[in-house]
Amino acid sequence: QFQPHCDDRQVIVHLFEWKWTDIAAECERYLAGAGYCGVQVSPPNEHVLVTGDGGEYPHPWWDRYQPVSYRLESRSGSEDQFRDMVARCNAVGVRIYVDAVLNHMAGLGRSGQGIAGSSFNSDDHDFPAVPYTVDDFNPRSKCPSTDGNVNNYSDMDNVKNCTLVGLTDLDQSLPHTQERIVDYLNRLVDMGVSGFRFDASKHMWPDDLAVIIDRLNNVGDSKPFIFHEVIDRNDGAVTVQQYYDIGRPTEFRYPMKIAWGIKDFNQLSNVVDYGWGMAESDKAFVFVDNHDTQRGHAGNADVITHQTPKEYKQGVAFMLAYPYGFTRVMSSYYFGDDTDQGPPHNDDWSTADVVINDDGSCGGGWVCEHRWPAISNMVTFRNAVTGTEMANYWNNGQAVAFSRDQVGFFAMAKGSSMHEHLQTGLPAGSYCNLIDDCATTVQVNGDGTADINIDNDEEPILAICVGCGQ
Ligand code: LAG
Ligand code: CA
Repeated sequence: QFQPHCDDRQVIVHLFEWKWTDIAAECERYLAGAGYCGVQVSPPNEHVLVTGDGGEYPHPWWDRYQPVSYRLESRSGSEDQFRDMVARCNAVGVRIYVDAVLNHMAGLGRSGQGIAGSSFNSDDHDFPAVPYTVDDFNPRSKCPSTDGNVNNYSDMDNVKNCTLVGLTDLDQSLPHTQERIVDYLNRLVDMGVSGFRFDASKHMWPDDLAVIIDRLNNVGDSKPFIFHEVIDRNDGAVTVQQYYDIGRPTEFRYPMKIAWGIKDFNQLSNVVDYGWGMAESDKAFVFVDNHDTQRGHAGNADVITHQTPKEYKQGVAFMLAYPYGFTRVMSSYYFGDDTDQGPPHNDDWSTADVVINDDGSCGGGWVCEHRWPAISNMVTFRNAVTGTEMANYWNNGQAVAFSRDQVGFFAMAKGSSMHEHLQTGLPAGSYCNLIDDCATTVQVNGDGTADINIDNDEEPILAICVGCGQ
């Protein structure tokens, strides 16, 4: 559960709500060449279809977080398309990580048919296509909250045994429930999936998850890679440390720290604060924003997103340069004021194709942050400096710089320019800046020092490494 299975590459991209056909094409035409380790895909199993008749936003993105069955049919495509994607991505060395929604099924009050046509009735806890019956769910007696909902984060039983925003809560300690979950996950592993994001792990017991993970088939000679959605902001009984034995927990304090640091560079000197409870580097799963935080669905927290491109590029570039955690890059679609809005769609609400422009950027409503040069070139940097330590850290509040042993050097200005003579830690020679596709170069002297010059309004970032670029 700790090995990503991607030949030491270091960055996963979340292609949020992309169709399987588009992901397969993206693996081949872009991700493999750019050095991405793999893709986190949206939940591939059957989900509810919120049509909007009940006054809700029609076809919201969060349809995908209300499972109806484990049939592999979703807004992203069919089982055949899913299999084809996994095979094609694996063939070019890009791995697939599935977002696994295991804490719950659909929300109370919902019934009818899922996107694949399976019938269900949440109030009866009846999901015949799995099958799950009322016996697979946490009984009301195990939930200490008065209204049955998760509402007291200082009480572990409340967080784990009650319904999260009214979602029917599975009991992962039961053999039959475990069996259904293990079957679903192993079916995916056997198709070539390399790992999982466990959705809402905070709301499940680590001991139950350990039993499930123990029964998963291997990928190669070890378990699938597993990262757990655990939102720990020092605000309750559940901590990231409780998940150390079963995979990597997400570290939600890091994105906050990065947002603060981009606003005030002095705070970049304190982005990893173990005294604040943050996960150890070899345990943390990190990111600058995710599909929840970018639209305010994960509690209020400071976050930077694609909506402020300069700050976002700086935040992601810093994360990819800095030796902390295993990194994920977000790839979004544009959304308006309504945070429920689903992906770009056709007239019949089917998801629209991702459009690739001649200059390599995306169109059709897709943001494709993972293709922004300042971000994708930093993937090259992170892969190049794998395993090295940070050294020569320098920060004057207006600019920051550090090296990664004798392999890489990173610098970034708060405004648009920086002119400093600094120790780079690198062997003498000429290096080109990955960020501007080698338009500018740095001459490193025999003693490792160099003039670091940045003049760039939108991307005041510099990254050089041994053997990178031309
Ligand atoms: C997660 N991680 O632990 C996901 O990252 C997050 O996106 C999921 O919530 C959550 N856990 C459950 O999987 C999302 C939306 C919710 C949405 C939920 C279920 O943020 O807003 O709730 O998915 O679709 C929606 C409505 C609620 C309603 C509920 C049940 O917004 O008002 O009570 O459905 O019907
Ligand atoms: Ca639960």
